Amino acid sequence: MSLPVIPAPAHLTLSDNTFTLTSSSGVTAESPELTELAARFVADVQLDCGLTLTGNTGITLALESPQADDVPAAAGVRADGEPVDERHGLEITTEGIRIWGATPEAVYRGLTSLRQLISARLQDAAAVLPAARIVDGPRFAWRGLSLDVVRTFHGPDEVRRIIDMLSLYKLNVLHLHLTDDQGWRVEVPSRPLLTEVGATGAIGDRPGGYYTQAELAELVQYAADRYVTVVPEIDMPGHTSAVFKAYPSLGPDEIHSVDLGNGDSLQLNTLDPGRDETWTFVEEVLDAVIPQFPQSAYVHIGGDETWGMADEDHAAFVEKAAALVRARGKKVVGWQEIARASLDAEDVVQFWLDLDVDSMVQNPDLPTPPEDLLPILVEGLRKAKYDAPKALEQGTKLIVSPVTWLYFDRPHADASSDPDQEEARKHLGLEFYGAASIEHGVSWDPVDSIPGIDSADQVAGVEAAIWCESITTPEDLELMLLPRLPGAAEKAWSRPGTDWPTYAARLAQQSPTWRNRTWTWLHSTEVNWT
Ligand code: TNX
Repeated sequence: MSLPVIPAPAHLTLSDNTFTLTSSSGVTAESPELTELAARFVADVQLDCGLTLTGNTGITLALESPQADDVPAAAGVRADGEPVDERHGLEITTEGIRIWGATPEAVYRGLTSLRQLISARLQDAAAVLPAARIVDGPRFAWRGLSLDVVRTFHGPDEVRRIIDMLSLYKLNVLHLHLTDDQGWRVEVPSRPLLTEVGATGAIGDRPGGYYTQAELAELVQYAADRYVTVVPEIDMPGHTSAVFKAYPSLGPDEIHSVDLGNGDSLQLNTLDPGRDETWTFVEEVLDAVIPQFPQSAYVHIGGDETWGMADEDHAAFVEKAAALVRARGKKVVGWQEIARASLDAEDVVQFWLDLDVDSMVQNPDLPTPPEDLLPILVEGLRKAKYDAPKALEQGTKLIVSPVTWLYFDRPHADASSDPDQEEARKHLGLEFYGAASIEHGVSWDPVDSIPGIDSADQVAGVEAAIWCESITTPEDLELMLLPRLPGAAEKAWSRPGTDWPTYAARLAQQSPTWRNRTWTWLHSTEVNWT
């Protein structure tokens, strides 16, 4: 027996009794610290399913130890650096509903399960809920989505919609990829040209843009109110062409790029760790960006794909940039290539490259990159095999973000039941990754399926990634995120062993909420949507 809740709870018992929630029901918070959550819940239920809760009975919230000894504490690290316990209890009896946890965040997670239940069961302005007892808590502490806001700029309204999706599935990190070759999306007051010049572009002729400090403050608060921490990424020393466009003196004498033939190009230019000017710049950027993300205990320094840069230069850059982050009281996270440098055990390495480049090159079904690029790519990618072992040897933990399982810019393999969507989705995703189905997205495990990882203690967390080379509109972005995102949440929160038919049934019951929220999702023919 299961309930239409994603991620699957750790412990669930059901009975034949029911409790009926109607618009005259409501929430009582037993502690003042929970009053705000109660109000947020009422607002969310309204948006999820249209039910307006006007009373104050039926649902009770309490700050009390969850007695969840049989749910192990989460593995990994928290992006906000706080030792918050998210374990909670949720009980539905014929008398009413009670949710309890040791922290407001734990209670919020329980309320989130309840939101899903209500939305799935609402009929004729009443939700008949099965009597049940849930004791739950996450498997991993860092559960996120990395969002590329550079290749296509997604404005604050769209980012808020994504934050709503994350929190509905108990994901707690929004990693914003704020800088890349095609644009710079965050204000650095001492370097006005980063936004005046660097922000103007995106891929091809897509509009550029950036978040003002006021907009970011609002976004970060919007996320914090939903227990999502926004982690900023400043990608360096590669992926920095937007910096060189704004401040050419920071760049190489000659810009090297390879045309990819699809309106985009691959940039081979990097910041130079040997120049003082580079470090003045990096310090100014960190000093301006860090205060804009007060909840984040981490700064993501990128470090990926420094094509053609000498290994020693890359390592020197990473080590110095990491030291500057730590000197500002923050911890370091970076793409897996940073493991080639010397790291601290507190740093976190984001593992993404689980592709076997040699077999990709030989696969006739995949497009071949331009000839002058091939050797650079192959050489760079071959080294990737050693990154995870190097990170673990240094005692750092890994954020699990493998292309195979968690890159949402892979094309959808499964068809849509809607012919319009079927046409649209064909252009979405990067062809060379190959397509992936929804079932594929839950048929793996963040420990067992990752070469080199053999215990949950080595995992900092689980993070999906969506890159936007092929994604231009909010609708397309949502179509690639849904229905995949709940699957990533299931992997990050629930214990191993997702059974596809049961999962598909739980997934099917999410669609009423998505419809009410006006989120676009792939009407995948793998699932019998309700
Ligand atoms: C690799 S993943 C990148 C991005 C691209 C992405 C496309 C990573 C750290 N770097 O720059 O957008 O592939 O999936």
